Amino acid sequence: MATKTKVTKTKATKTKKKKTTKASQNGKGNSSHPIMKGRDIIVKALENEGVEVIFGYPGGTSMEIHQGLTLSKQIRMVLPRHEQGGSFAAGGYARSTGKVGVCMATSGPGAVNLLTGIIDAKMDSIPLVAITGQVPSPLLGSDAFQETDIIGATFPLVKHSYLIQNLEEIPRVINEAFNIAKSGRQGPVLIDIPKNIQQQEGIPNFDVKFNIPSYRPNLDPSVGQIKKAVHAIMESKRPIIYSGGGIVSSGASKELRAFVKKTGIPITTTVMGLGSYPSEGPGSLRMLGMHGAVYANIAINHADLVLAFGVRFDDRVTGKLAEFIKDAQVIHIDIDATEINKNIFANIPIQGDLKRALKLLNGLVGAKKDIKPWVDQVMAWKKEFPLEYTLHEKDIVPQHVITELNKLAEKNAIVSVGVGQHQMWAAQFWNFDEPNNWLCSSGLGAMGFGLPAAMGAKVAFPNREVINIEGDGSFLMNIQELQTLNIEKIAVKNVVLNNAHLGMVAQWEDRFYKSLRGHTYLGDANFAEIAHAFGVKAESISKPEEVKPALKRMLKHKGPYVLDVKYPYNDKARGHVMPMIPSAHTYLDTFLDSEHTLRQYWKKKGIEK
Ligand SMILES: Cc1ncc(C[n+]2csc(CCOP(=O)(O)OP(=O)(O)O)c2C)c(N)n1
Repeated sequence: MATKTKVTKTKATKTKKKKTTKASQNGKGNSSHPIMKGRDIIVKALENEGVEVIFGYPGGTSMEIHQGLTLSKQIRMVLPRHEQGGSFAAGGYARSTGKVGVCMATSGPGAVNLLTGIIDAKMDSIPLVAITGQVPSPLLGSDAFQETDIIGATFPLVKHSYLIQNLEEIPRVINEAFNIAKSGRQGPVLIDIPKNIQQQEGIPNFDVKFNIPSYRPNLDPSVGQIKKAVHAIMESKRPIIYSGGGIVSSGASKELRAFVKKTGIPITTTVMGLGSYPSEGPGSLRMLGMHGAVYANIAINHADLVLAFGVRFDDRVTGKLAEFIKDAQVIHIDIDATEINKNIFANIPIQGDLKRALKLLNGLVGAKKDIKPWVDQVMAWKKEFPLEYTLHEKDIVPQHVITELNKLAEKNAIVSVGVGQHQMWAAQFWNFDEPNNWLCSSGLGAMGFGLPAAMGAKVAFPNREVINIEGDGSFLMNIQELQTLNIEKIAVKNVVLNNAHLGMVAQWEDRFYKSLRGHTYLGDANFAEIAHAFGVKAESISKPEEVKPALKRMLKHKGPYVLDVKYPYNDKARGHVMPMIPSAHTYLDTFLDSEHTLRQYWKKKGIEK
């Protein structure tokens, strides 16, 4: 190891021999603890936060903590084969459990490899604690071997970060990090710990109480605003619910369902909100946005009242902002006040926790019997513009693979995806029943997310089915995690929708660049052979009749599995994710098929908008 470690002696190290010295005798609080090494204090503090698993990759400045972790009876260590895999796995664990996910890396290259997972957690408001080893504090700022200013590098990407300066603050900082990650608008917190502090000895005080005066997220919505919302809801004639990841984060899915049942208002969800309401539930309009259902996009743009619950009016949903829901009043409820009025003006802004807000609303709203004509109209659109695909005689159709898998899988299976066409097809055709079962890098859209995120969820739920549906490009980005699946016996089922292309980019090339391929051809890879090399059972298929039996074999197998599904990348006529609203356009510009827009279709029918 090239790093020279200089251990600074603290008062505590000098009193080393008195193993049972009371902390209070040293003026350090009331709890009684023996002298401990910094690394063991870190482990104990993590145990105190209820940590069950850490996805950590060691190196010179973090191996001390790994040594401490070998002694923990509570914490399972999973060694990802790349730190990015570890950061996504921690995200997958957090998304599926609702608890804080933890990843760890050494300084410099290890820490930097965590960045994508950290940003993913920030964009999708996922609770994550990332721990990084750092060069010994006397070397900080000297460009020491593997020194990277990870606090500086992650400054705009985290909810909060800490550089631990002395051993005494370890229990408080770890407690704060977990509390910050999972309170208010959830997100990632980084803790950078110099190696000398991991090696020092001292008397810890674990008697910490979370109290940061400048950080008190308000959870309680204003009752006055809730009453205004109730009035607007009861007055409205064409209301719609637009539900997002905030419902999932706040655990408000039950309250949302009660609200829909009570009022009878139709509901559409964002990609982050999938599962917050059953895809096939009464009044469900499935997903809206660029590749959302045509009827969801038509409905929201004809509404007189939009109930925006835990959403952020992302551009993939709104398209051309100035035209989006321009005739509707908006009730926007969000835990984060900065989201309200960010993209769209809210007539009734409500800051607070969605679960609390919905509980209040449920106590005050009544059945909306007067919206029957509106609901009938919305359901007629749903019939007129179904999400569908065409089977092919010779080739496997990816949407069909997803539909068949959905039928064969357990009802509460957890589904993970990469980024691209396969991701959107899974969002369109999988039927979600419960929240936290959908692992999707939504805001960041990070390829390489699917396999490690599924790994994190499977560690959390070893007895549930966890299925990763990934494109070949996305799968290649963290394919090394197949080894983790094999060695750690993590039985994730992987379906690689292998079209030998970066399909989604090729789709845009077809549509906007006359099909000129700008480095979007990957070439065929035999993922079954690759999986075998990692010791993972696998097979490749390419014929439509092979789909169902192969899916059954995969699900029946006890261990991890890779099903390589080869299908040709196809052009506009049948290879594209449809429908599609080109970015910065309106719902009227939706391509219903490869050539025709909604505007043209309606014009033919004499409907002018
Ligand atoms: C890390 C990363 N690099 C690049 C992109 C841009 N990108 C978005 S989709 C896509 C193609 C994905 O291909 P594949 O995983 O094979 O899925 P497909 O679209 O073919 O289903 C690319 C390159 C991205 N989202 N993430």
